Amino acid sequence: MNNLEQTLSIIKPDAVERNLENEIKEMFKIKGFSILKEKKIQIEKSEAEKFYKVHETKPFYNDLCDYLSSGPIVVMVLEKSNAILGNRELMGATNPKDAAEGTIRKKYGISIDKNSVHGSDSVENAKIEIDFFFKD
Ligand code: IDP
Ligand code: MG
Repeated sequence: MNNLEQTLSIIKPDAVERNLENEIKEMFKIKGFSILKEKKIQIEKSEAEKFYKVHETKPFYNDLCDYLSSGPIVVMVLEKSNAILGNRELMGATNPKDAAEGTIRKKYGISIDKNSVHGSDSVENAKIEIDFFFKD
């Protein structure tokens, strides 16, 4: 079945800071993802608040937005058949402690907040998130 999808991936500040950008991109490529667009940026806290608005009632929301805006990130549009689920699988569980062997978060994640990568969780959110960073 060929269900070509695009998803938004972010290499978060903890991973960029440790120079893991190329290793993580390599993991995407090995799994067959094409990186259609990418840019390294640093966002304002107000932009992080918009991006993570779905989590605004959570106790960790403020820290999460501080964190995502704390340093450079790499945002990418990834494409592959069933890219959204495939990326979630390759990323692993939100808490690196629970992430399966071979996943990005298992390999590189430090903690539940410094978990190295973001990935869209649905077709609808992938569109919203890709537009958020790449609408021009
Ligand atoms: P996801 O990144 O696996 O989709 P979400 O539940 O959407 O996980 O949460 C967004 C981000 O918020 C996570 O990647 C993580 O960095 C952070 N986060 C989630 N749950 C917690 C928590 O319980 N404490 C601190 N940070 C959290
Ligand atoms: Mg999420």
